[in-house]
Amino acid sequence: MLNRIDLRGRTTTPAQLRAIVPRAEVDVDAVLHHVRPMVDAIAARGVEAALEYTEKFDGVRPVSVRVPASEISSALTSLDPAVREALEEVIARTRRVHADQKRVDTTTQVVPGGTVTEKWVPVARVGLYAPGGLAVYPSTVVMNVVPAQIAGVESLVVASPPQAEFGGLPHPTILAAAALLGVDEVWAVGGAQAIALLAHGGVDTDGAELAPVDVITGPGNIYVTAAKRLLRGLIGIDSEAGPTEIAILADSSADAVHVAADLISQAEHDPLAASVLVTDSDELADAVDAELERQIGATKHVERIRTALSGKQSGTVLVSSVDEGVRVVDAYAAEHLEIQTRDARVVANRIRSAGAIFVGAYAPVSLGDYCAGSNHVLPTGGCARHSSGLSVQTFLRGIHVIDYSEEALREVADKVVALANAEDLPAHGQAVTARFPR
Ligand code: HSO
Ligand code: ZN
Repeated sequence: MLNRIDLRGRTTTPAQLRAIVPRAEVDVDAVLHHVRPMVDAIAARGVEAALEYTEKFDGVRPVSVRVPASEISSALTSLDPAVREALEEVIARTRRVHADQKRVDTTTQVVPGGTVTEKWVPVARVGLYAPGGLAVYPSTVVMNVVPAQIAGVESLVVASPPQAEFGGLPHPTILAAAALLGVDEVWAVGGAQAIALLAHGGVDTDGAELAPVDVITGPGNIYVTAAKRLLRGLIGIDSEAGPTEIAILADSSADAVHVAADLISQAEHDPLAASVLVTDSDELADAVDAELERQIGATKHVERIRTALSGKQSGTVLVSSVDEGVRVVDAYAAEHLEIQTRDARVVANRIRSAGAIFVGAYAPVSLGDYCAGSNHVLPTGGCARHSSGLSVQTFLRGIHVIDYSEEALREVADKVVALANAEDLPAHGQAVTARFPR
């Protein structure tokens, strides 16, 4: 089922490893020319233009784009109690973990009378995009809203596509999740048009105002990603989300049943999802292959999973040792990395690049997707080499506050002048010396 790549006996640099372990290619640039006119139209004509695209792409025209408060609360009333209880648990655990991410302001006394404070300030208004269609993930609403709320963001809006089968409202579990989180502003708009409308703002058919946001987070399809790429700068965004990835570093102590189940779990998201096993054990590789065949038949989304697992972005990489495996998974920088080896904690400690690391036999990625308390919005496509997942920090800005007394400035004046002259910017120096006329 999985393609095999045998790395044993080959010496490779991290760059070569990155090329050898394949991943899905998503060409966002290729759809920019589709999305740019949409963004421009919505910048110029707001809600009216967004509604035209909604009719065209979602096949439905909501009466008003702003979802009435009564619809949000009734979605919660109708929510399956077991799902409600689970969502409440997720919210509580996610809040606990993210509460510990709060930043404290730090003040450094550089010299007597001269201090620099780093002050953490939340962005004022955030838009969270929750996709509809194939992917209706109330858990993702939680993962985006919780860190923004803990950061202290005052104004938060959720956008999600209207669904014809729900009378032009977003999916009810999305509305219910918003209600549980205390989010009362939800707009029924999806796709690239949602991103453009959140960024530019607009006025609803009944006069309700959608104020433009400062930051947009949340996953979406390639058009959503293209719109985020085009609007980045006007707004801040989280990282661009690509198809989900799981890498598992396992040795002969791993249980093939668990490894196969975990590889399947992320393949379930998307035919382009990547499931990669890195192991020094031929026996485990064979056993996982057999398990995949056995387990896939019993899953619901057989076709999607089979396509993802047999795609060129998925495979088994055979290595000569766990050490070599560490080099491989570090170079790959997976969105999710599971360590299923002897001394899993020790091995996990050595990993430098991954969106999130799942340690040992009892920390499957599905736990992190829902109930671990960790965030599941994570860097894909190798971006874990330079970026982190969504966190409280995503919604904060660190502002340096410079406070120097006359004496403290006088003491360093000649150094400012020397550097200003060295850069041929003498007016910079004069801005200091003007304060100390001889
Ligand atoms: N594994 C996905 C998140 C998710 N899974 C949501 C289930 N629902 C990307 O990290
Ligand atoms: Zn998942």
